[in-house]
Amino acid sequence: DDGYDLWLRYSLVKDATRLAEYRAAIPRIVIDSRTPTLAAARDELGRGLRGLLGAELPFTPRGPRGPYLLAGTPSSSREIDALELKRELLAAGSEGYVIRSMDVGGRQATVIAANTDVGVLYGVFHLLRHMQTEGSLEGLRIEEKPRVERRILNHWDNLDRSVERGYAGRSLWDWNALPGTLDPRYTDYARANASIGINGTVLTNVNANAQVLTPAYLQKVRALAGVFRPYGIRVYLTARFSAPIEIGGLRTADPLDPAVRAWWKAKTDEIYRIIPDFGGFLVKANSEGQPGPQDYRRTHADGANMLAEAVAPHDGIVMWRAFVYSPDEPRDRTMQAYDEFHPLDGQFLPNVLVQVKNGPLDFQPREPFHPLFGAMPRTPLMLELQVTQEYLGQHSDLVYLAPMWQEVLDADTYARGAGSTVAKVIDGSLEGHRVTGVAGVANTGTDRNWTGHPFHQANWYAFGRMAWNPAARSDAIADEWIRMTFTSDEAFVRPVKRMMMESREVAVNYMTPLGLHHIMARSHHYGPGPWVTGGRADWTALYYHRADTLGIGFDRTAAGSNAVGQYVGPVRDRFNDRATVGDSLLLWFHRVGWNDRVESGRTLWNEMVHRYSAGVDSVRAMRRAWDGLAGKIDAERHGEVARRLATQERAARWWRDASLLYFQQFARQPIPPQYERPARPLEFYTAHTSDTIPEF
Ligand code: BDP
Repeated sequence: DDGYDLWLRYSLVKDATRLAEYRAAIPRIVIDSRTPTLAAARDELGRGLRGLLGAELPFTPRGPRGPYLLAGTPSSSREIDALELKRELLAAGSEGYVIRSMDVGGRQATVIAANTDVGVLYGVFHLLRHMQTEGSLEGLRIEEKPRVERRILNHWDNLDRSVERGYAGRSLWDWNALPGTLDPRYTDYARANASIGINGTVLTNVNANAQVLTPAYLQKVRALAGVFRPYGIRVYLTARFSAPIEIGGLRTADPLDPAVRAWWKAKTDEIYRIIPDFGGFLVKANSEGQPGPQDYRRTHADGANMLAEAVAPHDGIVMWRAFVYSPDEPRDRTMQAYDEFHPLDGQFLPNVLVQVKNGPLDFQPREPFHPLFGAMPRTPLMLELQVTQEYLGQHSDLVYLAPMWQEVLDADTYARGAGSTVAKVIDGSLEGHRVTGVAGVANTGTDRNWTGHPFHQANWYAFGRMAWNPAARSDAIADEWIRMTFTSDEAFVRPVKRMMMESREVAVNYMTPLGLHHIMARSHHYGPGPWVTGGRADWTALYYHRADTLGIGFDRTAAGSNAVGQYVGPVRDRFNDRATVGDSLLLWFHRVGWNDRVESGRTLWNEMVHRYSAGVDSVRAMRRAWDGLAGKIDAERHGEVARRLATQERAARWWRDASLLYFQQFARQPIPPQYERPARPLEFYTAHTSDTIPEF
């Protein structure tokens, strides 16, 4: 098994009783499939049930008698229209659905009803998931709808098919062959996304290339949009702020210049003529060398609003990223986005979402939640998560990211008193926003199994599930993913779920325990680089850990940079106080002496040794657990994961050895005798700069 089918494997139901129940309940399918989306729903039902039940089911207009599966909308199906589901459908909105086992005209039916075709498609995927995880069809009463309006993948894909921070091959978009050739993968990509409720895709890198806005490329984009449309997926593009100069022949990109505004308006109108349901623009401006409105002494709001005005007549949106920080800025880098954007609250047009990374720095293994959440009540904030594992072990490490995302979504901002979680900011319920969104930086590529590491499929899956429902629980998501992707055998599900649920904390331990951050190797960010210095200060490790013989950590308390001051009272106080901050974010907010005691009662140095060592030991335990599962799944995927776990163990040891040796110079204390010694001296590790694991 090469993993191409992801979680949509639809293998024959193993439990004989369940299989018999399913076969009895669904001997035929009634679905009117006159639209492309309903046709996609029908095809998926056919494919799914063929696999699960091991038989080709007839699609009939309406069988003479006996039970059946009925799917549709009140407008596509008179039978659906006649059902007593009016109230439920009213609540389901434009993407929700109702699934019911019910009596229809004296016959037992499993019903999937929705107001829209895409609602039916989502309902179909839900029912198939329910059956893949071997749930009963008896007494089904499911009512679902997404809590977030825009659930979008951000592809950091370049037009030459390289992928920034991609670890699974090249870009899926074959720009040279488009628009003439449509790779069947595009359809499977759309199916996978629709199955987890993702309804948008930004095709291009935030470090943008204006070429994608030229007529030839727009035809290619149109072709992709055509494949995705039946699956409820809209296409978005990144807008390079200087495009009016680069492809428009203007001399400026000043957002207040009438010619610039006219250019964007005309360009946008052109895009919508070609792609009528185009979603809008994503913009990275005045960040890491990207052009932006500040080049003309204008604000982010000026820039965003110019584009927002252009897309507004077409119902488009602008996603304007808050990931900004400046090399000439003496202030703590983690404070700059807040300082820049907080004063702009209320100045953005209603169709602008400000897209904010989960934490104030940059997708680290652990960060506190971003202080902008809750701090811009008049602006819809979109949460940006990184599904691709730039800072979390890239191609090799098994890290299930959903617990990390849950941590941020559950975090209480206290913006409107206790209970003002990030999830409520994002889903619009806290501040009454209608336009809402979650973005995930994709981890897909041309690797046969889409994500390289077989377990990285789980992060794509979990992203979709949590974007649909930010209150979803990471362990429940892991459970269903394992069952759909591998097997429902409890002897496999239980240990694998445990492994997944612990994996993020394990990675934190061998990479950045105790609130350490940004100590990865320079530029490629794969291995350790706590010694990285020189060049731009805020791109060095020293800037962040500040280790010396007295202690280590970034003082962000009121006495230090006062980054804590960007959080609301109770959160600020908790982070500010050494006694309440907790070890997991200790060195993020505090400078701590090497001999100070931490929560475990150990000294800081001993705790650091303990955590790094525990991280490595845990990876070894994961390997043993996985090896013990050989034979429970296909040898191909089992072997692939085993190989990657072996690499992960070497990476973890590399991290541990290099980091402990480096920090030991300052701590000036031995590694206690019960722990394994580093394999090589510090110089060996500092001399190694490539993104491959050294031979040690
Ligand atoms: C950083 C990545 C860089 C991205 C940047 C961003 O290293 O490649 O361009 O984020 O989000 O984490 O814009």
